[in-house]
Amino acid sequence: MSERTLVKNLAALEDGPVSVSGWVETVRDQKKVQFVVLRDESGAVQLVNPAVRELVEDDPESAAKLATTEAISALAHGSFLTVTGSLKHDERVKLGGLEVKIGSLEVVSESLPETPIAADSSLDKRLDWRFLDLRNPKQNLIFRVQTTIEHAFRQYWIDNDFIEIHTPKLMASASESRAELFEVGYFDTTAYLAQSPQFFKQMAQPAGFGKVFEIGPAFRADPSFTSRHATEFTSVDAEISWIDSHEDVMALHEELLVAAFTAVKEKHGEALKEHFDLDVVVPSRPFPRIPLAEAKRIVAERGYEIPRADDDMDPEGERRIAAYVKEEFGHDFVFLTDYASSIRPFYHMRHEGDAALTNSYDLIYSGVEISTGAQREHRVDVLIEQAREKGLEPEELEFYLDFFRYGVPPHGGFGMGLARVLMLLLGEQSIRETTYLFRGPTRLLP
Ligand code: AMO
Repeated sequence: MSERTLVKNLAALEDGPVSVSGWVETVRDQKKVQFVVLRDESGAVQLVNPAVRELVEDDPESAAKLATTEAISALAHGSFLTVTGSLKHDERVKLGGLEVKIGSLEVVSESLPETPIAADSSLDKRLDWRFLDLRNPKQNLIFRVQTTIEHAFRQYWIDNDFIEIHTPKLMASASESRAELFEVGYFDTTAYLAQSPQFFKQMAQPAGFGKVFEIGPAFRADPSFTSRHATEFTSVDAEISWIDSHEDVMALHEELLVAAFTAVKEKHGEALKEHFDLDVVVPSRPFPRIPLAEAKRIVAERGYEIPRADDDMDPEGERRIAAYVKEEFGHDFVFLTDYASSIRPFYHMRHEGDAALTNSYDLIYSGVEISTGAQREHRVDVLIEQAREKGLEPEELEFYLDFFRYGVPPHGGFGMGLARVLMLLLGEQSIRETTYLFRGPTRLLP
C-alpha cells in the first residue's frame, strides 16, 4: 500500500509533507491560483496550487509547474488523484482549517467529464448509478450505521451465548407461503429460494443449539412497488429454546434493539445530526404491547376502519396505532400481540384456551412493521393438524415435522428486515435508500 494519509487524519498532523488520494469534488481554476476539493472515504480537503501559466526561462522547475497547472485545469469531477504536497494548518480555510499545497499530482484514474447523476436526480436514476450515488458522504454514513447495528447485534448474541448459523438459501419447499416463491431450475428438479430461515433456525432447537441467530438474504417474489418491499432483503433472525411464551422473544428483541440504538448514538450521533439532522433516540424498555384486537378498536375509535377483510392491520392502521402510542406513551415502538390464527402461519403456537389467537407479535417502529415473532408449535400432532388446516400437505413437510419427533424444547424467535430498521431510524422514505443494491420486480441491475 502506498503511503497515504486519510483526510480525517490530516488535522492531527503537523505542517509538512503529506500524500493524499481521493476523488475530485470541485475545481476552482483562477488565473493566479487553483483550488481543488478532494474527497476520500473519510472526508474532504482543499488542495491549493499557485498557477504557472507559462515557462519561465531562469526557473528550471517551471516546466513541471506548468504541466501541473494544466493538469488541474483539465481535471474532471470524479477523477481519482494522488497528490503529494505540504500540509498547512490555516484557520482561514473554511474546509477543516487546513490545506495541502500541491507538489506533484497524479491522475490515477480519469473520470468521464459528464457525471450522469446530480443531487436532484430521481431515486431510480441514482440507483442506476449506485456507485456514484454512494460516494456521497450521507449515503456512506447509512452503511456505516448499518455496520454498527449488525456489530451491536452480534456483540449481544456473542455475550449471551448464541450460536451463529448460516442456513441454505436453496430449498426444496416454501417456508412462508406458496405465493411469493422464486423457483430455480435445479438439475432435473426445481428448487426454491428461501423466503426465510424459518424451518432451519427451528431445526437448531432439537439439534441442541439453544439460542441461534442469522443475518442473511431472504427472497420473496413479491410484485409490489411499495417503499418497504424488496424481492431480496437482509433478514435478521433469532430463535431461542426454553421459552414460556412469545413474551420471552419480545424481551430478547427489545434488548437487541436497545443495544443497537445505543451503539449508533454513541458512534454516529454527531454525524447523524450533521447529515440527517437527527437525534438518535434509544428506546426505553419495556416497549408498549397492545393485543391486535385492541389496537384495531383504538384505531377505529379514532376514526379509521381497517378495510381489510382478513383481520390484519394495514399500513394506514399501523401508522395510526403508532401515532396513538407516541401520544400516549411517547414511544416509537409497539408490539402488536395475539394475532388471529387465521392470518398467521401454521407453525405459530395458539393460545392455550383459545385456538383463534396465536402467541405471536408484529413489531411496529414509527408506524411500519419491521418484524414478526412468535412462540412455535412444538407438539407434532398439533403442528400437523394446523398445517392441514392451512391447506398444506403434511407429507411435503415430513423433513420439518421430523424435527419435532425426537425431543424438541419449547421455542420461539423472530425475523426482522434490516433495511426497514435503517430506513425508519434515519427517517428515509424507502428501503431502496438503505439497501446497498436494491432488488425489486423491475430491478436486477446493477
Ligand atoms: P415475515 O414474513 O413477517 O416473517 O418477515 C419478517 C420481516 O422481514 C421483513 N420483510 C421484508 N422486507 C423487505 N421486503 C420484503 N418483501 C419483506 N418481507 C418481509 C419485514 C418483516 O417484518 N419467518 C417469519 C419470522 C419469524 O417468525 O421468525 C417471517 O419471515 O421487516
